[in-house]
Amino acid sequence: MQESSLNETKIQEFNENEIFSNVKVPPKLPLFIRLDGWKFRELTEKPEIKKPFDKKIAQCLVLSAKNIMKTFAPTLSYIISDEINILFTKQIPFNGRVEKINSIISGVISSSFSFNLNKILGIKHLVAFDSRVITISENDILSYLAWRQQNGWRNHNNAYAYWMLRKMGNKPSEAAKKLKGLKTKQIHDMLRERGVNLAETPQWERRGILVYKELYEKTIKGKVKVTRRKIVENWKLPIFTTSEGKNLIQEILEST
Ligand SMILES: Nc1nc2c(ncn2[C@@H]2O[C@H](COP(=O)(O)OP(=O)(O)OP(=O)(O)O)[C@@H](O)[C@H]2O)c(=O)[nH]1
Ligand SMILES: [Mg+2]
Repeated sequence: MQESSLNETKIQEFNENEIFSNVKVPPKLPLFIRLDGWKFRELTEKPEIKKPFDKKIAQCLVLSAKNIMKTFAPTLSYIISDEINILFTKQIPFNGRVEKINSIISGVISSSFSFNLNKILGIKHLVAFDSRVITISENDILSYLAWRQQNGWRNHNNAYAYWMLRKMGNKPSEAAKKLKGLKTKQIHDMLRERGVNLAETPQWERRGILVYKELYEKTIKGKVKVTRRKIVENWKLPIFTTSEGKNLIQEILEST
């Protein structure tokens, strides 16, 4: 195309057609960004990955969330199944611009996960995460986390049932079809009969993992005591709706 054929009106039209670039979240409201692994079922079918859960996959998710904790200033990240929920209560990144938040955070998580998938599991695979922004009032933060935990618990049960059906000789489509026809109690019974108690699987598989900052005291030059923050991983979470769960979230929110 000739340079001369691009006129100012056309350029202005292109600029005006960036119709989503000015979409912003309401100022001063906390927000969650939820990222979900794209086509994880396909990825996790790979023989190198343990079924129904692989701690190394969870480590890749945690490391990705930690990258966001270091680059931006979220209050916490909650990881369960193939999703990462990142809570911002103070500094909202990119001045609240939704396109920018979704694209950059998803880009950092996706590249970090792919990098660690290769480093930790030796799997070369480009993984992407979809990303969405959820605005939330401060009073609903706990309910939101409890909802994701409950959803994760259902996914956890279905994943155990699916892989049990596969182990019993069903093809992927057969296992998925049979699973759809099973009620919650039937899933529990089928697994219990085969030696799996869903209440006794590793805690992180059932309840997820929380990444947040904790205060600690540090002595400088042998005498001055200062308070610093360090990023911690909690793989032994309570159920968020219990008093232990509520206290944990309250403490994190208050120390931010
Ligand atoms: N083997 C294994 N599977 C996992 C692990 N973590 C998550 N998954 C699987 O990841 C999938 C997540 O569910 P979905 O998000 O609905 O599936 P998806 O294929 O990612 O679908 P889209 O998000 O719509 O692209 C489930 O099949 C889980 O069993 C893990 O540690 N090991
Ligand atoms: Mg997914």
